[in-house]
Amino acid sequence: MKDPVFDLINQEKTRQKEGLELIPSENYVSETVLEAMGSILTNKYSEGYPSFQGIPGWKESKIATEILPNYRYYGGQANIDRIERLAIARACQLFHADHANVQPHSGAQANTAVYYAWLKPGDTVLGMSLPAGGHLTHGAKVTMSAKVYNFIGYGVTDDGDIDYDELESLALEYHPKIILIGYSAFMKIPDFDRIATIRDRVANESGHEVLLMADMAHVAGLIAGGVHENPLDHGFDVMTTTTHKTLRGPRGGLILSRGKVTSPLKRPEHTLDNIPTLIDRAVFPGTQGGPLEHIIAAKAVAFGEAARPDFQEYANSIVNNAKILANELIKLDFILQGNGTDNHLILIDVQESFGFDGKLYERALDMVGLTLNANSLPHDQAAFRPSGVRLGTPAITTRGLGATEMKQLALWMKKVADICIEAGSEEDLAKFSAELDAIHDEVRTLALKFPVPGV
Ligand code: DSN
Repeated sequence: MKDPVFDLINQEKTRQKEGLELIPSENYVSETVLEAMGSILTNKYSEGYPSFQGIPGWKESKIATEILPNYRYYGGQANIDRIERLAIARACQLFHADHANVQPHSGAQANTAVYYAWLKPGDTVLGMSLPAGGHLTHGAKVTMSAKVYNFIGYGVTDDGDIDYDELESLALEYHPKIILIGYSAFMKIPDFDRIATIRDRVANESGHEVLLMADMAHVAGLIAGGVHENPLDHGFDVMTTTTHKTLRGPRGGLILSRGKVTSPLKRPEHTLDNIPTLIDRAVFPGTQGGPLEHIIAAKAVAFGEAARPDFQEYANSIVNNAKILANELIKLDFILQGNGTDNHLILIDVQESFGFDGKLYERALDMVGLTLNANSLPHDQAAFRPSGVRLGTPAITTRGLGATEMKQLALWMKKVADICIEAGSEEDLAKFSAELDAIHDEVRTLALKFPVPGV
């Protein structure tokens, strides 16, 4: 008898097929990415790194693969080394990096490794605060990052942009060792040049090197597709990302850096120039054990896909769809943080728009097959019942939805908002089940016209 887990997987397939995924950090991978993830590479241990990775002039050859030394702690690495080197080379090319570490299991692991590579406990990091749109791993109180390091948070202005004046004055006051730009709820394109200038001032005043780090997990696919600035082209030393959001690869992490790559067996001097090797040592053995080579293979496949011209079109369509959806929502009286979007993400102030909270709206939209998440807004006091919801277009754009469907989506969202106004609470949504079911039928009919890859 087949394990009942597979029944549940099939039920999830139906949910994905029949609903529309609006969570901005989710996407649908290609069948080839799925194939690599589900491959026999999961059988292999390969702690360490492939031989001579990143050394200029490196060429794949039998001698190189089988005779030259690698930095692994297990035998049988001939194929694994080639796969990991391919993933590294593709990532470097895609993001204009000198080095890529493709082993982090997640974005949180990638960020932790960068902190571990560059900081001592107690060192100061300047990052966007969680309520302003920053990520948990950027010093949120409940996380290890805040317990080990001294995070100072900058915020956003009323129009939703980074408060650069505040960032600059905090940087000059606290002289952080890392200035970190990154977020999971922010709709503008950061001014990377301005931040690089602030870093230079801090370095000059403090006399210590300051690592400029960008956590681009949300927008990595937009960068790869050429519709978003790349921080590595603007003086940043390190970019971390997940590989599964707009980048549309397997669930995992990635660290890209500028600098010199040397043998990971020897600890190099603690300088910005050596950051690639400091990071390699911080990932393994610093914070992780065996890499997931089936995932690394899937990352290589996804980086190959992201280098193709059709991915540029995809990235462009993500942003177009987001802008159309944002405009349609505004026409229907939705109030948006930042009054719109320049990327893939939209943040609605539900409380201010309609007088109920984000959790009620998330629940009601779930009941019609539209999935998004309740999200705090910068003015929220507590994250438990946030005033907003966060949504985005990466997944629906993968399925091929366009301008007509964005307009339809906005209309459904308004109908559901009207039901929430009448219901007033999650418990009372049940009284409107007929209306909600009718919308769900329409959503299902539309969703089934746009297949999910691999389902
Ligand atoms: N959980 C991710 C997001 O939804 O933005 C960030 O890690």
